[in-house]
Amino acid sequence: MKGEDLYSHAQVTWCPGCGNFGVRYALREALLELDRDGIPVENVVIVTGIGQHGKMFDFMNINGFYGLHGRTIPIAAGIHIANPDLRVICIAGDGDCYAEGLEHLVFGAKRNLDITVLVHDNRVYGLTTGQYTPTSPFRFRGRSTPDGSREHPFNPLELVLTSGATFIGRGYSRRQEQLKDLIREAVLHRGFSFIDILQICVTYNDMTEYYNSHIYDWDQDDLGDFEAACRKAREWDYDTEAPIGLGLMYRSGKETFEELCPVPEQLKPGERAALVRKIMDERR
Ligand SMILES: Cc1ncc(C[n+]2csc(CCOP(=O)(O)OP(=O)(O)O)c2C)c(N)n1
Ligand SMILES: [Mg+2]
Repeated sequence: MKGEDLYSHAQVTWCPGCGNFGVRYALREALLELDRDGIPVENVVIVTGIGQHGKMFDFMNINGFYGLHGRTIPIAAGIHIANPDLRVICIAGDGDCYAEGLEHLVFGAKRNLDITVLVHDNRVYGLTTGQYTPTSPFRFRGRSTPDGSREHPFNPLELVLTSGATFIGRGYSRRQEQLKDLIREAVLHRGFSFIDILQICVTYNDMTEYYNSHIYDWDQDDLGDFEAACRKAREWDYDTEAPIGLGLMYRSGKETFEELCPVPEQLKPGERAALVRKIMDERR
């Protein structure tokens, strides 16, 4: 399989320079490596939200489900509970996952669902043209806050850590090699794996210079140490001038929701179709 096989033929409508290109490339490379390592791409499903990030469904040539805004996690949970052989990756936006869909993030982490969540955190509503999100910087000027937002951003890493996630990392759309490794490890992880991806939005929130001058790589010691992870998560609160750590922040082992609540009987594909037909016939 070649890299271009994983891209679709749909016309790409992201702005030139959009960070989504970098994320798409990193995801593609991670999937190719996983395919080589025995996780066939046929066994991977992406679930997207609604937003510029959601167009990954259109621009990738892999199994997918175009979800509703904010609802990637419950859909992914259903897919994975129904068929635990699949690796399910949520492609969510910051508006999508941290605003309208926030409760799903907290409960997905709390349950340690065995799914992966990638948040394209451009810190703005891209598709709807520039409104502020929960991670937009204080005094962010956009369509809905022309005088500047008066809210401080929240810190998604701290939130998912304290909610119970067992794999937490931060990537950057301009660091594709590192992001590829993070995505690969997240998919391999058993439990709730979460990556906040700092993503450039060239049109409504271009933080390229700021990120380039503040990022550094976290060391990979103490990955299972909760207190050390708390300190890392709090180094930068998405607003201060502090250095911005990138890479894996926390990894621990814990029973997953699926292990604790196994589906008692797996239906074979033919049986499943017959059952769906029966249920539909009954409702006619
Ligand atoms: C249920 C629902 N609520 C709201 C919307 C309107 N809506 C569509 S995209 C979007 C914001 C997208 O922002 P984000 O999730 O950050 O994605 P981005 O475009 O930045 O990738 C909103 C509010 C919708 N389509 N459906
Ligand atoms: Mg966004």
